[in-house]
Amino acid sequence: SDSGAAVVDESVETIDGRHIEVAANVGQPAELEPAAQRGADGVGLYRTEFLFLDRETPPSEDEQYEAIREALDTFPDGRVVVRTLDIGGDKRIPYLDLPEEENPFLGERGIRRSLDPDSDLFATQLRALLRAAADGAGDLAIMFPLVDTVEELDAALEALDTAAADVECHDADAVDIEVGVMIETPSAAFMADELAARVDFLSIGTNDLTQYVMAADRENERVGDLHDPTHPGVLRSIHQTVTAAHAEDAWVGMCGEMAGDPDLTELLVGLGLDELSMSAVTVPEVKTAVSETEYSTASERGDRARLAATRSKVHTTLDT
Ligand code: PYR
Repeated sequence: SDSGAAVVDESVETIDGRHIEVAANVGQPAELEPAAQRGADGVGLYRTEFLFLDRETPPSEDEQYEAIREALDTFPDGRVVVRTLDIGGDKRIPYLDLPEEENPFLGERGIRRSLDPDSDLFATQLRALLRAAADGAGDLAIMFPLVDTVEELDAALEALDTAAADVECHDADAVDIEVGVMIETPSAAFMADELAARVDFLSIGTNDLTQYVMAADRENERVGDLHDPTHPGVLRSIHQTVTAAHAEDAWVGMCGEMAGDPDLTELLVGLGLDELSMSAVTVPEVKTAVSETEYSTASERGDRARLAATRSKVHTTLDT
């Protein structure tokens, strides 16, 4: 579905000069070049699951290195935010032989799985990422999915330090990368200050955040009205995350579907998001929406929206 909006190659700011990074969510190497052509400033979410799917064994460190290099070389002047392997939940990989779980969305997903001490998948992936960062054209950022606790983040950062030490033995190149945490659970939103104090950025995954804040399965139509990120409960969790991160000088992105809805761009700019990442098709529309937004007005409107008592009152504030 091609939108009518013209491609905007330059980075964009609001009418009153607030820069908003507009990036693309990418799940396959074949989507990199089209994202650049749609004017994405970079990649705000590079899902790495494709590397592990449709095969019999995990990808080697070199294969992963090559894939990440390709992404960094496609955006020589941009940032590529790579999410470490995010399996579990509805995403399964047959050869990994993961245990069946009664309740997989409340089970060993995301970083929980990566921190499994019996697996070297995470260490291999981190080494590949660090080597690609040292050699690739664009700027690499690494983010960890489904982090709930400071303990998990500390363990992930320790694994990253170990990988950096390993890589430096081989390459000697110092790697300067940004590190971030996805905010997808209520605990992560409540703990955003502590998490942000330890990293460079937070990225809000609104699909999962909405699902967990509202306790509503996104695939279940019977609770479809609850699975809506414009409920004030979700808006307040977003606001809390942004405020906590900015107090720690961390930037905040959003890479859930909400970020790609141009009707919500003003709200998200108003809530203080620094970066929005979405499927490449909507990048031109969202860039246009940013350039038509006045931050001061948006900020006032964002406050009214999050302080509204009901979703319908939120929508009233957005329409007036
Ligand atoms: C989410 O919104 O949950 C993502 O993982 C993007």
